[in-house]
Amino acid sequence: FKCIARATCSNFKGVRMLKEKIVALLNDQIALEDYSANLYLAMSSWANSQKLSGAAAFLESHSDDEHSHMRKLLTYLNETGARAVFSEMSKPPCEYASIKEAFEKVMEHEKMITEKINHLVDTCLSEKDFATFHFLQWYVAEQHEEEFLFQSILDKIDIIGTDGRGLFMIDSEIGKLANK
Ligand code: OFO
Repeated sequence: FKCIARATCSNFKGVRMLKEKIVALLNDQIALEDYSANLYLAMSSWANSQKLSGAAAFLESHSDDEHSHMRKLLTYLNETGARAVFSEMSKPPCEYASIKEAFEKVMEHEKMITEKINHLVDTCLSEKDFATFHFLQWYVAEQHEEEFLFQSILDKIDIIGTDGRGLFMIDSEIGKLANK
């Protein structure tokens, strides 16, 4: 996995420098968003193999969203003259027992991401980095939206069920949530 982004400090005279602790946490978050993009792409590929075209389209579009979350962090680091460093990424899981299990894993993953964002926000407050605190509010709102979205998918799976035509209906409903 290659390092694709480097920002030097020389052109950033007068720009507010971030504390090392904050840069390290933002870089950790870049790695997590990047992993999320891969996780959802791998899950989309699994859904395709199960002929779940709606879920596959939704997960692929969600992978694009995660990639944009990563890019946003990258831009922010670059704007402050800090360096974005990309680390090795672990392989995402590729097999799921059912659509329900796949979305339960999504929910688990997003809850972990919410905790990481909360920790970042908390650290910004204790370090009095109010600009990064403000920047991160977008992620706080995004995590709320995502947890709500994935919980609503899990609720639909429970209400409709996945036996017989239920699975077809669930897949169609999930497909409607894909970014057009
Ligand atoms: Fe799944 O959300 Fe990024 O941050």
